[in-house]
Amino acid sequence: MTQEVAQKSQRAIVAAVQLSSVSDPEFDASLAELRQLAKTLGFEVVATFTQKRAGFDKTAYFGLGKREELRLLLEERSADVVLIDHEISPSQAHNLEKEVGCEVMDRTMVILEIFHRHARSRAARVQVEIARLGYMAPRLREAAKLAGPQGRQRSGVGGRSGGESDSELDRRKIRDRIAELQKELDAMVLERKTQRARRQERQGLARVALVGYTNAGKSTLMRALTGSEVLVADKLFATLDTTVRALHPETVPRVLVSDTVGFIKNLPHGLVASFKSTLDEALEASLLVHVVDASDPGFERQLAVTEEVLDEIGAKAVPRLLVFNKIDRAGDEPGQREREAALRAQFPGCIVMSARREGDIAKLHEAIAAFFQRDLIEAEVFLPWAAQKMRGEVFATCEVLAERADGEGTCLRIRGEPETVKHLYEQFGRSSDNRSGADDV
Ligand SMILES: Nc1nc2c(ncn2[C@@H]2O[C@H](COP(=O)(O)OP(=O)(O)OP(=O)(O)O)[C@@H](O)[C@H]2O)c(=O)[nH]1
Ligand SMILES: [Mg+2]
Repeated sequence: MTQEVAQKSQRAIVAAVQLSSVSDPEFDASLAELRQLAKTLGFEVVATFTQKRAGFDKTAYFGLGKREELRLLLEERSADVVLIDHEISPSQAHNLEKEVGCEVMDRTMVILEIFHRHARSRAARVQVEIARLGYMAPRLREAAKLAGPQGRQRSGVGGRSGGESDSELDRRKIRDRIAELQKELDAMVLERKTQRARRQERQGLARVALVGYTNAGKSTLMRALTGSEVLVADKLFATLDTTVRALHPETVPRVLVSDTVGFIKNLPHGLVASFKSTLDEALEASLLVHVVDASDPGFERQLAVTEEVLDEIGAKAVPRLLVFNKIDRAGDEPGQREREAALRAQFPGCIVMSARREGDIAKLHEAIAAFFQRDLIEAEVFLPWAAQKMRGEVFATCEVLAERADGEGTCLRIRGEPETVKHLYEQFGRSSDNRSGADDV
């Protein structure tokens, strides 16, 4: 079905009503983003069509005269789909389709379609499917109502394969399917929780999650920080699954980094709800690295949207490290320096960087490590010769700063979490000669 769209509907017109409350730059940024979303879906955008209006037309989104204008433009440009930069009602979509004579997709549908295509894992697929069914249910009802008692066949990308009549996909069936998928998702979430608990038991609790607007560079930073091969693409919503890898070079404590799904303006509510479980894993992190594209003139809007979604999913209280990425793209060198200074002044404590510069990656690595090392303490433990087989444990859980051997064993100067140091003391006792920094353990 998705293949069908890519082949059949290559030429798209991006269209929107500009409400009086929306400023020109805001309106333009949103349209530019919809064009980018369209590109991600494989459409060629052949025109942009707009109208200023106090409100959306109740019947068909655009006013009467504008609908005729749009029909002519579609003909002239041989376009076969209209992408609307708002979520519109099922009847508005239906009426507009009838009048302009081609398929109409709203912003929500475009985003759902991208998620649908990019979903790889079973969990991501199930989450997208739940959101798509939730979006489709009222639309199918509307179509059935308009088609009359016989029902009708309607092709298109609305998430339904051909050949099914509306009566077959009625409300109850969709509800049952959502319930079934939700059950499957709940089971996966539970399984993940168990795995996570086990992992945390083994590896401690140092976790950081990369969050932010889509295309900000989260996966690029994930790669650079962990040496892993996660997918990086100049596409919106390239990443749908949370991946977890250790910070590399390794630190004490060992820090696990999660890469997460990106956010966007007007992220469909169904998606926020269904991706909450994926994000939960990341949100159990002790630190959120909020990645923002510093080269985007609308970065403040991106930043605000991300903060809103984070609030919505209950992550308000998790500490943040604000990272402005892609500074290399923010104009020429003096321009970049100027932008950097302005960002530092406006957001104290932020990091301004480029994922393309090794030195910047090292600085970010250091800042993350430092966050988790704030509470570390230095101490000395004494390992008698008889207990040398425990050396591995000490080296795995602490940073060993110095080592000194005498007739009875080795004295290790270490830096580690208070809990770990306490545990070592309980097993081996303190070093007899130097206890500085460890007295409060
Ligand atoms: N010039 C420049 N490009 C960058 C930088 N960081 C990332 N990119 C590019 O930006 C694009 C998006 O990067 P990703 O890492 O896939 O972005 P993401 O935040 O993971 O995006 P989603 O998974 O879609 O949410 C890719 O083409 C990267 O190569 C940077 O610092 N400078
Ligand atoms: Mg990504």
